[in-house]
Amino acid sequence: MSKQPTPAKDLTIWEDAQKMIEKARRDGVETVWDRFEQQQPGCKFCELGLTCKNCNMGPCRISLKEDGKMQRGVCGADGDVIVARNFGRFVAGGSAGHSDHGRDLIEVLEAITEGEAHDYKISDEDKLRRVSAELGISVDNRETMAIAKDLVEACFADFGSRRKELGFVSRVPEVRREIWKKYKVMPRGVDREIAEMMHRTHMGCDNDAVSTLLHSAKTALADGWGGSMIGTELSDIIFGVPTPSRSQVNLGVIKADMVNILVHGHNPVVSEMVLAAARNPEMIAQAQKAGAEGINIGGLCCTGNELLGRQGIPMAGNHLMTELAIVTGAVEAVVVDYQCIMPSMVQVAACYHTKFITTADKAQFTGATHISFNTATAADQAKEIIEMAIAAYALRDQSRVEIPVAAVDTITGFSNEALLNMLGGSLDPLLDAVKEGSIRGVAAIVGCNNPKFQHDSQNVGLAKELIKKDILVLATGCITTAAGKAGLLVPEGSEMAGPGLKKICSALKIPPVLHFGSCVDNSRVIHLCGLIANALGVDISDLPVWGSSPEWYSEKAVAIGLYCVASGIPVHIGTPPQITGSKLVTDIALNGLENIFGAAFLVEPDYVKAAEKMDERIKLKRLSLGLSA
Ligand code: XCC
Ligand code: SF4
Repeated sequence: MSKQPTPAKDLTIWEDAQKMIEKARRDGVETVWDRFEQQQPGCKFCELGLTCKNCNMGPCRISLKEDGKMQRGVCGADGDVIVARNFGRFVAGGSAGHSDHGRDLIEVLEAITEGEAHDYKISDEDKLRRVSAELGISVDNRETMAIAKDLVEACFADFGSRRKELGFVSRVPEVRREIWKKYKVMPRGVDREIAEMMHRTHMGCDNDAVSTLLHSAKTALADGWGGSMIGTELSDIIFGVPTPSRSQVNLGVIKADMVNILVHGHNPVVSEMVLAAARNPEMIAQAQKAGAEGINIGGLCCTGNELLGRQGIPMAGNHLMTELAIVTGAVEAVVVDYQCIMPSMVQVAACYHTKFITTADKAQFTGATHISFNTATAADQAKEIIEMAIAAYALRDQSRVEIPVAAVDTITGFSNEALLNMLGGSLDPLLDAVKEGSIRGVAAIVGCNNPKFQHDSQNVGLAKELIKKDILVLATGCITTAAGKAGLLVPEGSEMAGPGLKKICSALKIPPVLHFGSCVDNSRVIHLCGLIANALGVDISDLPVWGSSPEWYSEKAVAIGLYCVASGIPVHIGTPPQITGSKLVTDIALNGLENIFGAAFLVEPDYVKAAEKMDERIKLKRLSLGLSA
């Protein structure tokens, strides 16, 4: 007898997702949950981090049974070393992802300065000058393009190995920099730290778990204060600083009578052009000729967040919604750049009329339509993409279309600049609110979904618990859509907040959860913490703040978590990374890091308990700052 499938309501908290999981089952489409089930039970050795395949004397695995067998790999590496090495490579992977994304933005800015990217421009000259000045570039009485050229060079230099420390380390409080120097984790070049991580974890190099873990922190710091921060700042310069605007979320943003194009991945370079082409009257006329009302762009994952923050483009869904968006049967094209794009999207798209279009040469998918996107020809290529989507519209089978819910309203697009602006140009009102206890603390929840949890149950649950305790929540990455669907991204959401936060939200007309952008935009969060710490004359680790990623899945999430911890921000995660096979490494992650960085990881799969533990620490930090708990 075949096993009954798990009821959809146990897999996700959302009605749109439940309905689409059921439709996927009717349509014979396999989803992430089906594959997750097929993969159970997972490999124990791998789960514990105790497998090594770093050389061809192996692969090796370490037994936790202390019977003398398999206590060391063929080369002699023990479990601690193997776990630390695997973790280090995991962090390097995540840091590489964010940072290579950041580098792509430098290349766009470079092409703009060379006159080779006519479809792009510098949208925010003020920010260009501000950021350049911060990096020591002279800006007075200089032409915009001359400054931009210097900024390009300064950013590229941060990737190499000729500097002692990254440019944006200037944003880090002095006391924190001293800690980094003391433990030799001051990040130098981004590529350098990542390459060194690969080197250290080659057989016969760094065979001391503590040493490897410290370099993991250094690598992550190079991501946070380097690659990611460059990604954020240059995206703002090229496409504009996010400012709050109204938008909508969930699968209801897909429109039955429109040519629907979903943009997915992380980088705004392609999606901004697709959006511009979709707004071109000529393209709209073509879509209407094909029988549609117009062209509708929706976002998925972080590319969605980039467009949501800057252009108010609605969000169709987060990570675990990406396959389900296609299952609506109303999506003409999914246009992707890179990261977090499930390879299965090709198969799901093939079950419908959906065109799956890849655009980055470094992220190609067998079976997809590939357009090798080039900044010199961006607008034309974006038009080509829109035309493909319009052509696909003619093939849509309306009888297979099901748009399960109506869209929910949100206000999104906060940034440090927008926040300062709202506060009247100074951080003081925010600091006053923290001091008097209306806002007791701040927690940044970093998106992701993972089928190990009921989809978004932890993301939404934790956000609600925290705001109840008057803790302001900043949302980045995939939690954005979740918070939006839960009604937390509108000012009325403050009805769910504690009295203090509610008062502040009403006064400023802001939601209790502020959308702070994509996952590279966690650089905004650490930057903000640096600004606050400097304003108060303390270290970041003295602040009543937290990071959290309850449903994390990706290498990038661990890199973010680690750069937050190394910057002094404790981080809650819902599941541990693959390190629990080493007591030493696990102890360092949960406790030891506290002694070095004044912050460590908290692993807690239950969001209610997590919120309580986070609150406990916030109380302690408030008391040590001389504030009421
Ligand atoms: Fe990916 Fe950024 Fe995670 Fe979402 S949140 S699943 S990393 S898209 Ni960053
Ligand atoms: Fe095995 Fe050592 Fe090679 Fe890893 S590096 S596979 S532990 S022999």
